[in-house]
Amino acid sequence: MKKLYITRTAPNPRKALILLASKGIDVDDMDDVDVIDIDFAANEQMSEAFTQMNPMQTVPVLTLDDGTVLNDSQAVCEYLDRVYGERSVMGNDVVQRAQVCSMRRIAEFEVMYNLMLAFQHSHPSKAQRVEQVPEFVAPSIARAVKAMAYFETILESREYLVGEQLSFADIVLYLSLDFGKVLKINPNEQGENLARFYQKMNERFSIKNMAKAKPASVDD
Ligand SMILES: N[C@@H](CCC(=O)N[C@@H](CS)C(=O)NCC(=O)O)C(=O)O
Repeated sequence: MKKLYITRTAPNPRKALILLASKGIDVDDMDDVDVIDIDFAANEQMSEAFTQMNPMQTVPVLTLDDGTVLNDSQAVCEYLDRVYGERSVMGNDVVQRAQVCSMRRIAEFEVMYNLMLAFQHSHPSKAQRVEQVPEFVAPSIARAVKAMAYFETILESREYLVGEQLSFADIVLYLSLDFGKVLKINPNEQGENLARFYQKMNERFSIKNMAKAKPASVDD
C-alpha cells in the first residue's frame, strides 16, 4: 500500500489533495493509498519515525510499494498526475507543459515562497525551525504582492493561467493567494481578475470543501 503523509491545512500538501480533487478523486477513497495526517501542532513532522523517512521534516511525502520515498510536493504531484485520473493537469502538449511549468514556478517562487518566508520569520510556531529575522517579513510580503500584479495581468479576460482548462499552475497560484490570508494579504484586494480567480477556485478547493481528516499515526 502506498502512503501519503499530509497536513490538510498546509499549502504544499494541499497541492496533492487539490490535484487529485481536480481529477474527481477523493484522497480518502483511494484503494491503493493510505492517507496519514501529520499534526503540526503536535510536531509530528519532527518525530523520530517521520524524520527517518523524511530528514527534511516536511509534508507531503508519498511512499511507494517498493519503498521509494518522494519527499517533495512537485515530485508527489508529478507522480499522482501520471498515475491517477484521465487528463494531466501539467499540460496537454509539449508547449502547454512548458507554460504550466513556467507559471507554476513563478507563482511558487515569487508568491508562495516569499509569503512562506514572511510566515516563518514571524510566526512563533516556526521559531524552532528557523532563526527568525523579523526584518525579512515586510520585504518578503512586498515581493509577493508585487508578483501578484503579474498574475492579475495574465488573468485579464482569461479563466485559467494556461489554455482553457485548469492546470497545476492554477492550483499553485490559488494556494499561494490562500496562504496570504494568514499574513493578512486579502486575495480579493489584489485586482479584480485575481479576486474572480480566487473566488472560483476557493468555491471548489477551500479547506472546508475538501474531505475531512482521518486520525492516524506516523508509525502505521
Ligand atoms: N520543498 C518542499 C517544501 C515542503 C514544505 O515546506 N512543507 C511545509 C508545509 S507547507 C512543512 O512541512 N513544514 C513543516 C514545518 O513547518 O515544520 C515541498 O514542496 O514539498
